[in-house]
Amino acid sequence: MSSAVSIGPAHDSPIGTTLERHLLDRQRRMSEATGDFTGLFQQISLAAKIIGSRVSKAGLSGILGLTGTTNVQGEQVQKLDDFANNTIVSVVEAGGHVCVMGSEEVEEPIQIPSQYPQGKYVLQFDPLDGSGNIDINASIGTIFSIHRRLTQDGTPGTLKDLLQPGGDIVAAGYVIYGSSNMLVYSTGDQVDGFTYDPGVGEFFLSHPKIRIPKRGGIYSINEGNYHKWDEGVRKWVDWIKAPSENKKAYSLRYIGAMVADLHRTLLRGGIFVYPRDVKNKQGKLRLLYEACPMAFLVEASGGTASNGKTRILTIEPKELHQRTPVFMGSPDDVADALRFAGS
Ligand code: AFP
Repeated sequence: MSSAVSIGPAHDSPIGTTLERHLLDRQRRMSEATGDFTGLFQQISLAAKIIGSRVSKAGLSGILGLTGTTNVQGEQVQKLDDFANNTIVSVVEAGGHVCVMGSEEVEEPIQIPSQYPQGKYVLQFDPLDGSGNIDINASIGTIFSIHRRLTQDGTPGTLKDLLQPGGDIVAAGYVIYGSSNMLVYSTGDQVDGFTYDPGVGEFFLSHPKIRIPKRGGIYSINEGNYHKWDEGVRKWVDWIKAPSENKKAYSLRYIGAMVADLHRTLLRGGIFVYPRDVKNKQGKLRLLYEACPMAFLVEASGGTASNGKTRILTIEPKELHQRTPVFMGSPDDVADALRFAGS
């Protein structure tokens, strides 16, 4: 899907560039494109609009709070997580573009019901990342990635289609539900951000060709876990917040929703880290639908994404809900962190 040609309209439009126009423009420049990818993306954008609308009304419509059930990660599932998951599944399954899906909220691969066509793409998603923020009106988001299927066309997709490395991602993105809602995506060549205009009901290109600064001034990590980290991570945090002759002390910002913390990191620079610790020995964040899509975006914007040892995009997944440590952000900041904490 990636191309050396920069994507975007040939000339300025008086009404701005909608996400749909951006996608169609891409499709026209790719002679082999069938419209499948554009169709899938339009469904993702529809799901994002529905979820965003419900998120903005959450306090009014009585869907805040816990359902009382637990998800496959052993966490309590909130009603909005269920809603977001069901919305994506039901919008995408009937579209004929995917053959299987993987979701943070569902233990097994999500099959496409037999009455619908089995498509050529594979969709993985975290329907509502940062759900701990729902009840306090702080930003939350949806993260997704798209791969091509590995199994035979026309047949139901399998776990094999889901267990693909991030390096084989065709497109990835996130939607942030915040002071405004934004959809940010990449097909590997550039990263573009679209802001939702609720009056019109469309995402408009607002942040074309996002490039992460080479170095930032913010570090983002749950420092309450300091005593649980490896010594290298503790030394790096001690170093980064201390002023020295060569550098100012970095500021700490941590929202507790990966989408929100990485959105800031992409736009402002700096580093986001969730290392392994004594409780989460493999890290906390999920490889396939959190770390890989975000690593794909960070790298496409000029940044670095590592698990402490290797590029996240080169990890061969073994399980659907696998976890990984993450060190992501501005290349110089990640290089500094890995000097202390890389293993
Ligand atoms: P939830 O979606 O369960 O709220 O988890 C959010 C998350 O996976 C990620 O978005 C955050 O960066 C991280 O967990 C926060 O974890 P801590 O609360 O342990 O800092």
